[in-house]
Amino acid sequence: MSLSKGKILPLSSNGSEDDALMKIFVGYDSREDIAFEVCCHSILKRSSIPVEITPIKQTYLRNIGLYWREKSQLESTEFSFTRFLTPYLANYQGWAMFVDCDFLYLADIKELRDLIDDKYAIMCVQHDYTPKETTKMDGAVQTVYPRKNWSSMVLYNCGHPKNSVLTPDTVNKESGAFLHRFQWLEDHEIGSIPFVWNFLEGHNKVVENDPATFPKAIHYTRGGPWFDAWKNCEFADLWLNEMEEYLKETKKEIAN
Ligand SMILES: [Mn+2]
Repeated sequence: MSLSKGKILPLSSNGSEDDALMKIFVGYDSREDIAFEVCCHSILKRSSIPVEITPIKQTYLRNIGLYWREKSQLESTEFSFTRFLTPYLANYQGWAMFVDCDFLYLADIKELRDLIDDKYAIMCVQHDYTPKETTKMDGAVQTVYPRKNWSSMVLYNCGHPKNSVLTPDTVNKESGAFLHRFQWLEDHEIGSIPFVWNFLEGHNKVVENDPATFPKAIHYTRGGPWFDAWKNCEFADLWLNEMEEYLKETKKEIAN
């Protein structure tokens, strides 16, 4: 796909497993371009391993014939369904991460990669929650369903035989329930990641003096500071600081 962002191999590269490229696909929504940019910035800035980030853009996927699904009212973002093309886009090889654009990373992505266990088909944070809001972001309808938010950050074992189900055909035709609840998998094929890697703003809480509750990736699932309505949400300052830094660096790049 076009427009990949990446970090080239570190100078200390010695061909070890630590130097293997981590493929990351980030959901792109044209109403949240800045959120996408800041999310990518937060990953790349902290990563000690080489990373390749590819946006999942619906218009692009439609243009190249991988996505033809009719739009529905239930889709709250442009990547509601296209996210499930991740294993296909990674050529069904190795591990790849999908993440929504409304995340802010505070930790090295290597720490997350180190949790990968090949016995699973996918790994994710297994939230158990029902949102209080009935609308999200810019007024789109918030739907409630089991495994809500599990699909917002998923490590896919792309070469796992079970994931070969996720062809473009399946992604275009299957129901939201089938896809978002991972119904092509048995429960034991879904690995668990600590919640701090998909820390839901407004839901998960930091417990003082308990580092196991300190967020490593904040998910502004209700809407983040890039929307007027959420300017004062929890952790807004962290996102705004990251945005300032991103904008400064972009300006510098343009000036050079
Ligand atoms: Mn989200």
